[in-house]
Amino acid sequence: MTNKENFINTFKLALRLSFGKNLEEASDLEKYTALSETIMEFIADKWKETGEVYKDKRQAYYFSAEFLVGRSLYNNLVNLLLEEDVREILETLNMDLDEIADQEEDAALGNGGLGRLAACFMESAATLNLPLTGYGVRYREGLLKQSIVNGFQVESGDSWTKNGDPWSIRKYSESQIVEFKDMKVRAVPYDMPIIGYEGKSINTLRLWQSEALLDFDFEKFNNFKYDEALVGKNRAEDITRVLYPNDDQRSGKVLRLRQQYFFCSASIKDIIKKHLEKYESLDNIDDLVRIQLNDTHPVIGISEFVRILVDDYSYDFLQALEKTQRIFSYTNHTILQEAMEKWEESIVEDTNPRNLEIIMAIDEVLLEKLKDKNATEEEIQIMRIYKDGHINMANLGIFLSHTVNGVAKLHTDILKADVLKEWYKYYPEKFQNKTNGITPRRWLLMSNPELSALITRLLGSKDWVKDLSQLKKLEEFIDDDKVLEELMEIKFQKKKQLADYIYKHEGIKVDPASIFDIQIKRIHEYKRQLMNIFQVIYLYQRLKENPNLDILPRTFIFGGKSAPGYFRAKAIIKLINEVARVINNDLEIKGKIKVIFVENYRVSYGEKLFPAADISEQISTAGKEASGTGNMKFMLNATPTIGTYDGANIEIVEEAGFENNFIFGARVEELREIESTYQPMEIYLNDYQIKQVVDTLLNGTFVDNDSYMFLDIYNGLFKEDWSKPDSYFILKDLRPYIEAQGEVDRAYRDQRYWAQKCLMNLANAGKFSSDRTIKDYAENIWHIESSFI
Ligand code: 26W
Repeated sequence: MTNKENFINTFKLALRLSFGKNLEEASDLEKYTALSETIMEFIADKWKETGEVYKDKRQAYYFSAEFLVGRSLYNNLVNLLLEEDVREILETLNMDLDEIADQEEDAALGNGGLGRLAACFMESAATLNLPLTGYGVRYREGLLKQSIVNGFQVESGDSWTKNGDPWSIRKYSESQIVEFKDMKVRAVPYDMPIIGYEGKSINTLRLWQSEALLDFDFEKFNNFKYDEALVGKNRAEDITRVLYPNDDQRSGKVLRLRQQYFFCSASIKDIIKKHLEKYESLDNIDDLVRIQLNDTHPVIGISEFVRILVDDYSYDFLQALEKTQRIFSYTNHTILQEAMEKWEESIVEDTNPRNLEIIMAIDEVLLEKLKDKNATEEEIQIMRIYKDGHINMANLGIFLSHTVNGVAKLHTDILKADVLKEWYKYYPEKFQNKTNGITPRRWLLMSNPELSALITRLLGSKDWVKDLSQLKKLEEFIDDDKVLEELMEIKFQKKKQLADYIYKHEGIKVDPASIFDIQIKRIHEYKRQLMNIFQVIYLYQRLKENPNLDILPRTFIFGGKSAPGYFRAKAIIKLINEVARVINNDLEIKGKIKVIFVENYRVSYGEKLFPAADISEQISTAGKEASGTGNMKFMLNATPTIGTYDGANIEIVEEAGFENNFIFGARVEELREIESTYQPMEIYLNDYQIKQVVDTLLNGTFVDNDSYMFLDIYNGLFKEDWSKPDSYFILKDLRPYIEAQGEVDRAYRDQRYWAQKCLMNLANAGKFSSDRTIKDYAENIWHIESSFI
């Protein structure tokens, strides 16, 4: 850093201005805030400059209801190459950077993969100096906080800004007005800097907060109606009050569509305003603007854009549709039917009636086009936007987008061959694949400095941070005993660090010499945490039969949140915790296996878990996990995968070698074939050990405190009245899974052989950098170019 003294002065000034304190008086939390403010001041000019550079060129905008940013301080220091300097400066002031950074609340403005992907994409675009701006919602309450009470998930609120939010700048003067059928609100933007690696470009994530036009009704107040005086304010603020905590489950709630419309309308008005500051009309807007829709959540932006062109700028309807289609593109993130957004007509009408009219008119145009293409009546019914009183958001998104993409090869293939096959038949040119990625800055450089240092030393440079394909050169060391040992030594170090953290936060001692087997992700039936815990129960039963059974000690670590209304997912959490209680307290098995459910899994916890894993659990039912990105985070931290042939797992093992991972279970084609005839009861009756496992749900081995949760799990396997029994094929894949786990045990015994697998995974993780993904979007969907500032 050029001027340390300056830095210290700014820091002290921030403490004084924000808290009226000097260094000696300030708490760690206050120091965190002041330090963040100092960084904001440090980047201010560069941030402004980046915006200027982008002004004349085509720009892309990422519309997403979720950005799961996590913490910013440490990541920003790393990307600005300031970490070491700041650490030293703080030391001279008797402060510890890690303790201060640990004060930061996660900005949990997302549920899971889709939201975290958006955050990784923003960082990659900034690193590549690409003009990409994020638009979303500034929820006052982020994703629910989870605590585990007596084994049950208990939710509480997450008011992440209660101690302030030093990483956002409120730009009141750039507010927009958003009109609903029954009210008008003010959308106030909060800008967060997205700092590219090496700090050349600083892009913007603009999140909108809803506020009342009039905060307070004085007339009512003066008439002693104190509560009523605040009604308008509360109603307006309700729109962005809370993030919906459902992942993959449609809620159909009025407020959710209002949130979607709110941020899309504000963002489009913002884009148009900026355009008109430079150009006379919107005639060339379709040359200069590209908008990526992150799933169907922002698809209402399409009709809003058409509405504005037609109503406010007098464009002819068909011309407006053409312009719209040149601008928008849509990404699908899931094939689960229950996640496909379809809005009741009345909800759309209550949100903004003019948008409903526009959507109906768009549907008419679609109908004509499909008839021209000689689509059959049946095909038309599937592709229509309006059907049975509902608006199908995916169909609206696909029709008025120039490009539609899936998020991994298999996923895109399934879209083409199955879920969207009618669309693919008539519009094949729209379809592209963009396999997901993750940012190597947060998920390796920052969270695993030990491994990063080894890589840099072995490769002789730090270039890999910006060009992850360089990791391939690590294959040279595949027979280098010293390197292999060092790799395992680092893994052990990360495991010790995690063990300390788990002891501090969960109160359980784990042995860092045991195999760390980790499954961390949202709790969902298709992700099959249930199959994992079944396998643990199986092992436990083998150990009870024979306490001297020769297995390597293993620690099974789980983490993840359930949607509050998802009873069965909550039942699975309860089961994992009960199994943990029984096993961890059973002295007979001599601590050979342990089960840990980490509370409140989130981005910042992930940063500690991914580097410490020996084996990565990616065991979704084939065809159900669109891509997965946690799988990539483990791989990048030199961890082999035990997993199904699903999502990006396929591409991971294509890159790293099947022989270096543990792939098991039925594939999509097989499941499709047996789907209608599958009888889980047959497996249960024919495989005694599987029966023994399943029976623990009902025979009192594990107790659910009369919640009927374990009965519900049991019923899901055998007698489901609303769908097929065991629809995620848990019993079908359980035996192959148990065998694959046996192979893991055998492979781990030869540490050199194991280290080679770890190294091969690391060396072949290059493809999964989100830099690669974002370049592909930039070149093949948005057609935007990077600036070199
Ligand atoms: C309407 C409720 C709702 C909420 C969230 C429906 C669907 C979602 C998301 C689409 C769920 C999601 O996060 N999907 C995940 O997206 C990741 C990034 O592409 C993929 O890696 C995951 O496989 C996919 O489940």
